[in-house]
Amino acid sequence: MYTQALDIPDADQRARQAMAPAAEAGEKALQAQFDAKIDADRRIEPQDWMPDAYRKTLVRQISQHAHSEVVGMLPEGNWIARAPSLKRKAILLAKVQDEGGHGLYLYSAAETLGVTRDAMVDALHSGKAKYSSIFNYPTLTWADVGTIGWLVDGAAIMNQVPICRCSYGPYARAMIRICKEESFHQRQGFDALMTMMKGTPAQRDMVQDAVNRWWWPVLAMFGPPDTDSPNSALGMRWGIKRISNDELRQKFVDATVPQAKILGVTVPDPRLKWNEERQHYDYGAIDWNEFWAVVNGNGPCNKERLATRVKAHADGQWVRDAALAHARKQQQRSMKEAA
Ligand code: FAQ
Repeated sequence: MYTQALDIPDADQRARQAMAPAAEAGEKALQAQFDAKIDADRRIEPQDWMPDAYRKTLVRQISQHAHSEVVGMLPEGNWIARAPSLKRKAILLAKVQDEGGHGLYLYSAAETLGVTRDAMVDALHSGKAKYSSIFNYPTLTWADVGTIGWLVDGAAIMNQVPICRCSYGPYARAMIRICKEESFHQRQGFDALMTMMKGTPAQRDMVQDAVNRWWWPVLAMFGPPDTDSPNSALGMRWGIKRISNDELRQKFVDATVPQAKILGVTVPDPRLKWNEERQHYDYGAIDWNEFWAVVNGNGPCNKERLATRVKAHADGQWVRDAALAHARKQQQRSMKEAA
């Protein structure tokens, strides 16, 4: 009958239906292999099977991380032409170039997951992708540059050293070199601030003012409290995240307060106090409303940062065109020689 005929699958459908249980069983086996690798703390590599959600989480985190490195060049880049000595200028130039390099390793790591560089850059430029909240704050004086090195790179190291053990091989390997460079960045920042602290009262005030402005945004940079962190549970299960946002924040406070004492600056938190019982510092409340305003595009410099990034990309189009034209010419030449 006509109606029955509608119910009868065609040959292709029949083949697909016959294969469906097999495919399902295959997928289950692959998932079990993946879970076993994660449980055994073995690396997942680009050619390995991985659940879609794992891939998506990695693309999100690695691309956001890459964008942060690239946008992160801007606040300090503002000071390259105004560095107070040739030595400081050379150091800053090298540091800012390192951050650009970190962005490139990370974009490459994300590309191994099947996403294109163009798609990632478009997402940043259209405002769809996030980058770290911290880079939406202004660098008003030279002391801001030292403070970024000391506190922002210090926070970045605290967050990024555990990512060297991330379950995804290309991300973990990229982070090893990045962390080595970040550690030089942190030391140069501390050194620049120490030099200023040994200078005039006006220089010391400048350092204190910069620390007052950066301290709280740096604490927020570790991300929302664990109780409000929707990505943490799976990130931890999959070995992408090894230590939680709050734990890293606490480790940072504990490591940094003694450094502030050596530097001779005050941490702008009246509730900061060593807790003998916890063997950690207690600290005051972070303004999460400000954090979310900045993350959602309404920080002091969001619009300026994005506009500068988009313009730099457009201004660099001729470089990309020239590189492609050169590659095409070389390819044609080698084809001619081979013929
Ligand atoms: N800014 O559920 P969670 C650097 C978002 S590199 C903006 O806790 P997750 C080098 C988060 O994406 C600094 N957004 O998320 C340098 C999520 O939104 P989504 C960057 C933030 O992924 C130094 C939502 O909130 N480092 O500094 C921020 O489990 C000096 C809910 O959060 C990395 O990217 C934030 N601060 O944990 C350069 C490291 N925090 O995506 C120049 C790798 C959270 O669902 C000069 N990333 N959000 O729409 C990570 O470790 C993690 O992704 C976290 C967030 C810890 C950032």
